[in-house]
Amino acid sequence: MAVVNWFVNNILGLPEFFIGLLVLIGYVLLKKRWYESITGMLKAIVGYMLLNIGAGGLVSTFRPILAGLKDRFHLHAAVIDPYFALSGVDHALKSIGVSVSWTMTAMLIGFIVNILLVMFRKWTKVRSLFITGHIMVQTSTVITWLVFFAMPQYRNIWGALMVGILSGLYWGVGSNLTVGVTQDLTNQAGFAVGHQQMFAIWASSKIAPKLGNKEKNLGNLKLPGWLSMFEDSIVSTSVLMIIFFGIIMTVLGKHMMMKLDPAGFAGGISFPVYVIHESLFFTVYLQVLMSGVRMFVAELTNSFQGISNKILPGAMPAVDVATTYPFAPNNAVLFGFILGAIGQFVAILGLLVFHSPILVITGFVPVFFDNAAVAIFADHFGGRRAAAILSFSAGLIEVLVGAFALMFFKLFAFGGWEGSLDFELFWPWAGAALKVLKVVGFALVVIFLLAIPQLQYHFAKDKEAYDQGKI
Ligand code: ASC
Repeated sequence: MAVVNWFVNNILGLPEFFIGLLVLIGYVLLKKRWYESITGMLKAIVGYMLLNIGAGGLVSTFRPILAGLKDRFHLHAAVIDPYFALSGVDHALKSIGVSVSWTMTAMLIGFIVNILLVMFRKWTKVRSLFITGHIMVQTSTVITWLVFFAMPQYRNIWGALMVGILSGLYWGVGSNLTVGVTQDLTNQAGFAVGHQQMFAIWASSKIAPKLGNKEKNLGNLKLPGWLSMFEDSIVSTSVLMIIFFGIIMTVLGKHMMMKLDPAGFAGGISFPVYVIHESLFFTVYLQVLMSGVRMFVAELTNSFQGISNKILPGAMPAVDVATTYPFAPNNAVLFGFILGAIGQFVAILGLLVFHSPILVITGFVPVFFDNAAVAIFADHFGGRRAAAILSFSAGLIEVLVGAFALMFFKLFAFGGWEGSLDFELFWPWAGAALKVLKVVGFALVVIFLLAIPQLQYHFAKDKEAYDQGKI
């Protein structure tokens, strides 16, 4: 147990070391010199840490601003965002007198399930190992609620076992679903997506070609005259964020912003200057994130040859969704965010107009990270028209299905639901099956998940390429 604890706390909880370790092993297997292997490992670790600093900065700066809208308008609303879901479920579990530690047990079981799926990939057809630690915590926590809520008689180790099996299957099968499309996007960079919009990434990649033309993509969009300055993503991100968050912060007002961020106003900074300064941090964090990704992916791609040639052919790590961002045209991330935000705002307005008993507020993580991912994959496979339609629709779905889930799973009172797209496209329905059919529902969800990679393999045109993790 001590070894397990050490592993969970020091490696699983710190994906940068996991990636670093993989890179080191890969280079050693490739018989690189020792100092080259160490160099690669360090660059992979620092790169992953930069990604986390960038993503963390975005989340911690802009999440409170969006969530602030709720208080500003005295709305009785829940936030659709993984961090709000996490704290909501923690409270919900406490309210039914269940210890949160079941989630940790389940997470470990899930990780083992995912390893087994990859080890036995000859039969399971699963090639990817999910290593995004903070997402494993968030997803297994919400799945814990789905199981414990649906089956009160299993609020014990048996329930935790079910949560572990569901989580591990979801991580392995979901990320495996992204292998082919991510390899296509990244020109075979050697990673899959291990996050919480994996079904959405697959679905957008498959639907996109029907909605648009791959040749007319965001990458070859040429803007005329002075507008061409917006082809530079530093300019477009900065200007759009000053407008977007400028409006929202002005609506919240100086008084409320000072309450949300007292330190930001220290030194007598005036409100307009504060707004511009804060908004520019969006561009800054995004750049930090991108440069980190470029650093670690370069090492991972080179070193992973060692692992996939020698010990685990075709197996690959599934990492944070933001890893795909530098592989997209300059403005795709921003494009998805804006279109997705419009979709969310339209849906929220709809809830207000139709006097929905459940009100939802935009959460930063889905509205930015999920919709950006949808736009990137849709643009790659179906051009900018597909990207626009699908990221806008994703925004609508996040709010509308989020509202349903908040009601159905009785989490509204606890303030949050996921909002990331797999928790709209897949988990509400799986959760409903658990609630209605209990253990039979559990068995059906397990069978459904296990069948996905089989179908993927069945429909793969080139079986060898599938086994090598290329498609
Ligand atoms: C999430 C989450 C984050 C972000 C980050 C994106 O779902 O909880 O902090 O996305 O991982 O890079």
